[in-house]
Amino acid sequence: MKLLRRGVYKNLYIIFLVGLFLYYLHKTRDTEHLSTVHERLVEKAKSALDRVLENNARDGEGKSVGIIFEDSGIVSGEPQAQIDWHNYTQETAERLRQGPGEQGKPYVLPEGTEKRRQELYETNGFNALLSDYLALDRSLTDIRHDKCKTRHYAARLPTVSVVIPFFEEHWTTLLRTVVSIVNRSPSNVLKEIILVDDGSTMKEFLRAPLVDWLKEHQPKAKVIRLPTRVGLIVARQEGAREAKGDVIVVLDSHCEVMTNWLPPLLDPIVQDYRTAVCPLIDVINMDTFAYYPQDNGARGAFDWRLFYKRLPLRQHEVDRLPEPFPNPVMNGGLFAISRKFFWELGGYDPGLAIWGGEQYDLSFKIWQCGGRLLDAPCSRVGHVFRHAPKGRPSVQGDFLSTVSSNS
Ligand SMILES: *[C@@H]1O[C@H](CO)[C@@H](O)[C@H](O)[C@H]1NC(C)=O
Ligand SMILES: [Mn+2]
Repeated sequence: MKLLRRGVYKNLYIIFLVGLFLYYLHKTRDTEHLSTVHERLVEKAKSALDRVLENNARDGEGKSVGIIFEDSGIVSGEPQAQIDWHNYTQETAERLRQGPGEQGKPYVLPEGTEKRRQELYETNGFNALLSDYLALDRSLTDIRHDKCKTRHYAARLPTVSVVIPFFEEHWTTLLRTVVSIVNRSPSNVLKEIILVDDGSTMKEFLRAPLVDWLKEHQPKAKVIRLPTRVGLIVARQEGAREAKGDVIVVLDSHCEVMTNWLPPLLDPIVQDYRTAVCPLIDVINMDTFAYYPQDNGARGAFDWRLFYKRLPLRQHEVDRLPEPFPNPVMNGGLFAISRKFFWELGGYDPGLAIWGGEQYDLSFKIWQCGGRLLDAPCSRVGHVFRHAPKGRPSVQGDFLSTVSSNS
């Protein structure tokens, strides 16, 4: 059954190649260039498939089993006890908190801040000054599906390297991303946070002050610097190269994770290492920093211009919520994948520049090469859907394109 379902998504890969072909035809009308691009894509897909087939142990449901996660020593598909991963100490402390933006509530800046607000809004594309008024470890009200609160997951989970590329990110949004990850992840599972500076030059605080702050307050996080700007995708890949954990979790640099976000992402991967899992993406309002859901799950798709679209869940998927559901195309910006599988797939195509398109590259390789891509509704991560900062192109089709023109 599982394999059959995977077959459906494999067809999408063919459609994708044809779509890309038409897109280039339309874009360049240069048939020579076109056939090179096409050949290169087919070659890449073939070699990824070869790498994956070398490792083909499967159980009756078609899951890839018996693979050892290097760092933790856990074996994929091995029967495991299920436990409650909630950190009730952390949750109780958060419930008592009050103050600006606490519980994910909207905040309004005091009078007299208009000029400074405007300046920071332009350079960041969101209300960065308001972010500075909120605690780095602000609390969030738990908005998960009720059934998530009593769910259990595998007692032994693979270790995680979180990879966060950033470019000219604002100080408090970047730090709040790190702090929320550390506070809301099991400490023995979170191995490291790798911040990848994609050639920022404008903000002094992103240099030595960032490194010093992390050393003092968040020693699990480190910064790697790329000498010049290479774009989001290559930067992500460079971060993934540094990762030592069993699972790579990719996040954006202005996010906040919700309570117990990690175990639902990891549980499907420990069952079958050829798995990528996405969280539900919530909205952190760019003006008020209020935290709220966009919806409770949708499937990823695309139109013929390769703009990302979201389609409603089918009834049987709705009925099974918050059970994870298969997703044809990931959103792109936030996901977990086993490190081994990511590199078997050859990572991203390094020819992808800046951002956009990578969600198709990776999603179709996952389905085409015997893997699966799931959305886990019990894992929620908030993202600041922002405008394009001043001086940077405003383009439709960003990886989080449910709201147009954001990044
Ligand atoms: C649970 O949360 C508390 C308070 O934030 C923290 O000190 C502790 O390390 C956490 N426990 C685990 C297992 O991560
Ligand atoms: Mn973003």
